Amino acid sequence: MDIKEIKVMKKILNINDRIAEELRISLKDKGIFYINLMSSPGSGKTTIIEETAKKFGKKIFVIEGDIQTTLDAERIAKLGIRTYQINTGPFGGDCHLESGWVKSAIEEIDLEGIDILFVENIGNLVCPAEFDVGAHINTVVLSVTEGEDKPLKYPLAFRNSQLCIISKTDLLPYLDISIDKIKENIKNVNPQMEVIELSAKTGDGFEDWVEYLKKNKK
Ligand SMILES: Nc1nc2c(ncn2[C@@H]2O[C@H](COP(=O)(O)OP(=O)(O)O)[C@@H](O)[C@H]2O)c(=O)[nH]1
Ligand SMILES: [Mg+2]
Repeated sequence: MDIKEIKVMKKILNINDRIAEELRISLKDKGIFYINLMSSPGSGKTTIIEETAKKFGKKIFVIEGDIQTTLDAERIAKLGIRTYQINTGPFGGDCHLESGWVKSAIEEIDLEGIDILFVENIGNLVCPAEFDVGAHINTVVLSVTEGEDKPLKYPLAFRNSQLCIISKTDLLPYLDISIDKIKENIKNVNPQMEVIELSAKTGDGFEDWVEYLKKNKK
């Protein structure tokens, strides 16, 4: 009997990847720049979005991902910014967002007049990196308090992102940590990574982030 060997060389897109690709294209067609923020809990994602909202006003929309609570969405809504909270808790407590859930959220919201869509992914450096949510830019936020070694320990989040924000730089004087070593470790994992250093608290470096957004949302 003849046995034919069939080699599958191409990754067959699973449903998540297919929906992610559709989202990426449809939001680009609508002229909306879509950013997925990933990080450990507490690295400053919501604070960065809050400060960004103060610069861009009602032109941004924020989809918040959390296992429980609407606390982050409440922080964003307080600034008059439109927001949508996804909670995974009632559905098994997944530690990441999937493209289908973002798509369902987008189907419910009016994106008229929106230039930038943020997804604040669920806080951890592992699972969110495994699921493409269709963003134009994946951004990993790493606060200086987390240590120099995190890019090496959680490489997927850094490999699957195009931008790394090193946050809370105002705390550097109080820490025994080298920002050059953090950057070296980021580049070792992802040589192409763009890096922005900022403090959302003092505003240092924040203009680089605002410039980055202005440049990319065109
Ligand atoms: N010192 C300092 N604290 C910050 C900065 N950004 C955020 N924080 C604080 O870090 C904590 C967690 O921030 P949050 O934005 O909720 O983090 P998230 O869990 O990643 O969304 C809060 O107490 C913030 O006030 C910063 O640039 N400098
Ligand atoms: Mg948050």
